[in-house]
Amino acid sequence: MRIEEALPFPYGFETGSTALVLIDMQRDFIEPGGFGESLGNDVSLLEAIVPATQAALKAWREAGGLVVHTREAHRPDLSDCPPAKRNRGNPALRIGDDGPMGRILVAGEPGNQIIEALAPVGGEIVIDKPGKGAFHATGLHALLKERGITHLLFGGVTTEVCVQTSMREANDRGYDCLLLEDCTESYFPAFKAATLDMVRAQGGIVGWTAPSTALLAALRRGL
Ligand code: C5J
Repeated sequence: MRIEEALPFPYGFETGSTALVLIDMQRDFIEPGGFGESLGNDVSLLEAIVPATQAALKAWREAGGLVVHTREAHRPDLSDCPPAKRNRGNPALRIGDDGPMGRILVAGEPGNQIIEALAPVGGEIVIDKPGKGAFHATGLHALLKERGITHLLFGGVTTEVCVQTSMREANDRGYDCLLLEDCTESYFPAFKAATLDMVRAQGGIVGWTAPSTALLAALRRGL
């Protein structure tokens, strides 16, 4: 299959060796009352990508493609959260503190769950990651290699933090990566725009970008 509209040039992939990776579409970043809002961000910006992401997820599932969901999640004892991470941001509400949706960024808490519209279904991989990158301190690379995955389609939040970090990690591990432009968002629109530019600059130094409609069209064409 080929996404002709991809930038900087068409992106070829096979459904059987490609995974859709949705980064951190969890309540804490996307819903009002969560960690993202507590840091002073306008979460409605992130909510806006849910319909396009839902449509891409549905089409990808129907095509039989592998789906990976990640959550930024720490162990309840925070043994996987170094002070260098915990001490950032608003010191009144740090990782592990009680927030409106339970303990912030702690596995198992209500705010840590993936939003209902994109909830994982049986057979999909769910990765709890303590870092920004999906490959740091997780078994993701091994799980993808076991399944013969060579290409990754990325969506999720936030574009310039966990999505970009994961994509760069993936590229360094040999995956051909494409970022679905309307399935990713930042609290800072300029950061999103800059990230899309950075990914596809210099001949696609990190990978490709394309609108999700181009993926849907490729899947419909089936070649
Ligand atoms: C952030 C993320 N922004 N998932 N996490 O802290 O991008």
